[in-house]
Amino acid sequence: MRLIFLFVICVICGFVSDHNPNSSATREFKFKDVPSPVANDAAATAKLTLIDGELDAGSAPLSALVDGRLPSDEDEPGANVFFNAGGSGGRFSMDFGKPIDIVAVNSYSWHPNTRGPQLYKLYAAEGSEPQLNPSPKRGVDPATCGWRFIATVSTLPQQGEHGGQYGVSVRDANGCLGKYRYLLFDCYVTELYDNWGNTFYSEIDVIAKPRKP
Ligand SMILES: [Ca+2]
Ligand SMILES: [Ca+2]
Repeated sequence: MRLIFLFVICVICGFVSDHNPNSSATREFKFKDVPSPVANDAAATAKLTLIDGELDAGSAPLSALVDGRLPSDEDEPGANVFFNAGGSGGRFSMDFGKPIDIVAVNSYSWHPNTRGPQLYKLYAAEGSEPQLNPSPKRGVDPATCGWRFIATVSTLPQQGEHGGQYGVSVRDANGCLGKYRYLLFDCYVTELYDNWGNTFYSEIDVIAKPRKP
């Protein structure tokens, strides 16, 4: 009953999430409710742009978020994208080239401790909004320059281990988040106790509505 209650709450918030603890996480990224990552989603051909913050020297390039490849173990920096140690996260955008009907945005991460959970805000834009700023820096609320706020994603556990594998699916009860050309991810650190709170993001899938024949 408690699990059903949590699931309903998350749906109202705009996303569902799953956590595979360190003891059961595998390279398959299999989750209870969130689908496993795929390689042929709409993000695979999107243009990714770093808007603010710096990637860590050990991070993979932004393109690793959409390459369909997954880390093979729990601490593989070169197969994940993460902002620099000691930094407070950052922002990046996806450009699909034209507006597409987005059904879901699925994000995946994996790390043995505090770099496992996800904490980000998701915004979207169709592209023709008046005064759209395609690359608002930190300190500028994207909602004030043409972007629509979609969801705040947090998989920070209330208690227990932070480490493991996380899968998130941002969805809408209507079955479609909307028709958008751009997505903006505003990523935050999961903790401030040390310099190691920037999430290891392994993949981000954007699921588009199939086109009618
Ligand atoms: Ca993908
Ligand atoms: Ca990847």
